[in-house]
Amino acid sequence: MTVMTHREAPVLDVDPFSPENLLDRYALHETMRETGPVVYLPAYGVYAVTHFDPVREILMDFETYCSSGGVGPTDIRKEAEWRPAGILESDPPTHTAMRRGLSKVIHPGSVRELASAFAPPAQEIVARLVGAGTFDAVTDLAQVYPLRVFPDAVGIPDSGRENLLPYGAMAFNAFGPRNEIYHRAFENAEPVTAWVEWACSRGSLLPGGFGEKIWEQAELGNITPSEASLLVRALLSAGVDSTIGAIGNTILCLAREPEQWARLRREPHLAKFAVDEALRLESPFQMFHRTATVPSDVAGVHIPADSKILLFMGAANRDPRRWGDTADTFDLDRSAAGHVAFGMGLHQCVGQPIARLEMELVLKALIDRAETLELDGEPVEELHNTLHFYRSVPLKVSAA
Ligand code: OVM
Repeated sequence: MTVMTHREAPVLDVDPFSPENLLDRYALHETMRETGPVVYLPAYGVYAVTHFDPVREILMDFETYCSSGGVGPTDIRKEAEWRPAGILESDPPTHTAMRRGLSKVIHPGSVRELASAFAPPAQEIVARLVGAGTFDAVTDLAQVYPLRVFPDAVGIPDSGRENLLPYGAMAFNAFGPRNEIYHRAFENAEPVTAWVEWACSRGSLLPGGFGEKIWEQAELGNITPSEASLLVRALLSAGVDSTIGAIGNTILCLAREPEQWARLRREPHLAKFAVDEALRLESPFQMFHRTATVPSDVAGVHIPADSKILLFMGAANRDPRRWGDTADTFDLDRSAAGHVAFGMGLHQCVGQPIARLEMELVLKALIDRAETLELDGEPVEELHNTLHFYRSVPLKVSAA
């Protein structure tokens, strides 16, 4: 047992989920980081963590900081949630079987096989857009491409795919408070949730996709049928909005930095680094919660048992203590590996090879075809409780 210092967390009277703060998130992150590694937010009764090291430490210690309390602001062990808990909201041993089953289906090898199906649509969409000269990087590309390739890879039934984006908005906004943003996402919740439940069932999934392979894990007895359905649900909820955001944010990073774009075109093998640097600098998944199982001590600050802890991965990924005084700039020469945009430890994103593949293929298509890439108007950020992405990024490009 370690001796605890029991320093109390400084109190900060801010609402990180207000529209003003969401649209100026990096200023708030700096205020929180400068106030301390752990800050108490009375508005929600949670402990906010914004420094890189403690965020990483908490993500790695799944016993002290559990997930079965839910990754939203309510303790789902005490209050019922809007849907049953899945892999994200579970701890070992429940988590172990589900994670193992999913990892048998989605791993670097199985994702590599997707490249031949995923590459042509990226080239085709980008060729058409670059030919037009101006387009919206989000509505014409970042949204169109994942929806073209990902549902087919999972084997999601054709009918009802229009529910994917509304469901993603529900799933990710529910990791924040029950504010106006949340209520807007849940306006039409019932039919959307019903469709997802149907789409995840054994009989609905198209043959040959990840969904069918997840159900084969149930047939082998590695997971239960309800776990299989929850794992398909995880792909549906986590695999669309997040990747759309990641692609749009990456293009925005490069449109803002003409010299970095020119460099990437000269040295296209740097695409992998551009992807990680964009994930670090403009992390799509900005924040979620853990629940303390016992009294603990983070960076010398006391956190009582059963507290909700709000982890700001987006702030950790710009913490100058970890990334130096250029933390706020996009730099292809930086070693961005080790960022926490996909989380870290036991729950680290299973789908990340798919997200990376989609990001790289779009980037490579742009490198092949667009000589210059510049903003053609103001980007419009989406108001969202946990994701950071844009509704619109107007672009002007010249053909290579
Ligand atoms: C889920 C799920 C799993 C992983 C991530 C996630 C929205 C959701 O079970 O629906 O993020």
